[in-house]
Amino acid sequence: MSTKNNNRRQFLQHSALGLATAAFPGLLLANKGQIRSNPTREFNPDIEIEMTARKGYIPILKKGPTTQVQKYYAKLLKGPKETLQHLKGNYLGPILNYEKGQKVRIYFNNSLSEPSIIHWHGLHVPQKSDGHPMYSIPPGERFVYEFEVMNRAGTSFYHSHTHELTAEQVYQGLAGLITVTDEEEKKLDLPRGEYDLPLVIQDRTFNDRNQLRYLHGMHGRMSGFLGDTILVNGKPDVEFSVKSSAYRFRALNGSNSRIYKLGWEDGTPLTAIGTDGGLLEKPETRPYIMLAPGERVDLWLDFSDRPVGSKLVMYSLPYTGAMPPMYERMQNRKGNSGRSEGGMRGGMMGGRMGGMGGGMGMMGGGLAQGAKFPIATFKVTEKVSDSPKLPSRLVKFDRLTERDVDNANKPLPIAISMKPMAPRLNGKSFSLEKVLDFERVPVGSIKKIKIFHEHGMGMMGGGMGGGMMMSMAHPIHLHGQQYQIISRKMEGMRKDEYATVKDGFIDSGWKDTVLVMPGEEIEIIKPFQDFKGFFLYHCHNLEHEDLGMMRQFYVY
Ligand SMILES: [Cu+2]
Repeated sequence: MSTKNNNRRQFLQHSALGLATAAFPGLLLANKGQIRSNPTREFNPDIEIEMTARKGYIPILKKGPTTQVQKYYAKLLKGPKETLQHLKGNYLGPILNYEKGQKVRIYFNNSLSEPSIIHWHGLHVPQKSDGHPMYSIPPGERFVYEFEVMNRAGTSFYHSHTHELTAEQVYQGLAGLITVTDEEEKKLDLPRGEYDLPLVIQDRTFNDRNQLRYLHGMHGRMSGFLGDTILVNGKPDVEFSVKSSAYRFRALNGSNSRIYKLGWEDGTPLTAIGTDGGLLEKPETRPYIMLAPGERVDLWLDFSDRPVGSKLVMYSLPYTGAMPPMYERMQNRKGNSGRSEGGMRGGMMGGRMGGMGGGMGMMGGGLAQGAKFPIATFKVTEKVSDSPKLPSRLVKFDRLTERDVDNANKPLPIAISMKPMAPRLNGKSFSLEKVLDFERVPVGSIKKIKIFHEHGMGMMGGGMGGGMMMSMAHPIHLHGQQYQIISRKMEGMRKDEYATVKDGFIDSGWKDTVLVMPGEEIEIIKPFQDFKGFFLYHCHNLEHEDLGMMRQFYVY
């Protein structure tokens, strides 16, 4: 990253603090001295981890040179040794395995040549440990996180949250999986150990020297980066050797903007036991499951009736309606959905598709949003006699209703809009120093929030020039405590397209990221408990986030 960028980041960091002083004097006092933070004496950690972000060279593709990446390297200084689960020869950071109630201290060292900070996506932690971009540290600096694991058992995600650099840093590799377990989960007979596996799905594009290609240019950023090579747990063409047993696969969409429609090719339904915020009250079985960037779903994959030697392929099944109509029309004209699959089949052998020239950007290389392609193969290689049975009930669930909120008739708005080259929330770009009136929320309150498209759906500008000013799907992520989805209404005209995705949303669990399709209006209930301070909400299409499609609540 250029010096200019470093300067810009440092300016952002310092100006943020300066301006926050004026607007939020009380908060700033609490923040003083925390940018280059030190461990606090009164915090007694059960776990201490030293985590360093730096450049690395990883063999990602099967043939040819290693790939330059940015990677989280970690060392356990204190705590149970299973806390850190290293993935060998992988650009993904180690899996962090926590238990509810553990106190965690993380020393984060930035050994990159640009600013960086880590966000623990899904964990309910104080502002100072949430990886707010105001805490981005320059190269060579250290940041200390301290928090207690308050989450229920489930799967979370950590990644870079460096404003205007998030998309590229995550793309270069700065991400990893978090698991949390608790007493309630331990009482259940769920698949454990070798039967509890990650399924981190990401898309990348490589050049002919095996190096990562990222997009440049505004059009590409407005649609979001779409790679032509699908990686699972950091590798292409993944085949899992499984036993004839039930498995728990912790699926995470760690992609910048690609939305997956997970399903088996033969139409066998998929069963989920958890979503973003952990285990569901009871399992949910669907023909397919939609997974947008930032979302997690814990899948119950049962191979116990499958004979040794059988193979199942998990696909991203075809769908439409996530992109502006003009984008989809152009994809169809190119005949891309058919070609994508053919291309990926070639890719399954060679590790990737041939690049489609300069087709990066709006057209998303060779693999369209909504195209069909294989994600991973599961091959049954061993017969075992014993397998956990899918429980009919999982965990106790406190369901929030309108009776719990203090603003049932006046929901806080999250209005999505796509101005020319400026995806926005509530009509504004990200600002560290300004918070709208309704973005100030008293601590302890529980609020209803309505997420909707400000201009409905369809084309706003008209003609090719205004072609990007069109409604598309946005995964909306709220930091802090998790929320529940209470309603989902489709008001738009693209009903046929919506029919290709609508059965894949699992809205019954705790969530921190929700995919809002064009024409959709979604109501959620979110508690703002325990911690004061700034908590972001933003689009998890990371290109949109970096373009400023991010705001924050100020909890006071
Ligand atoms: Cu977006």
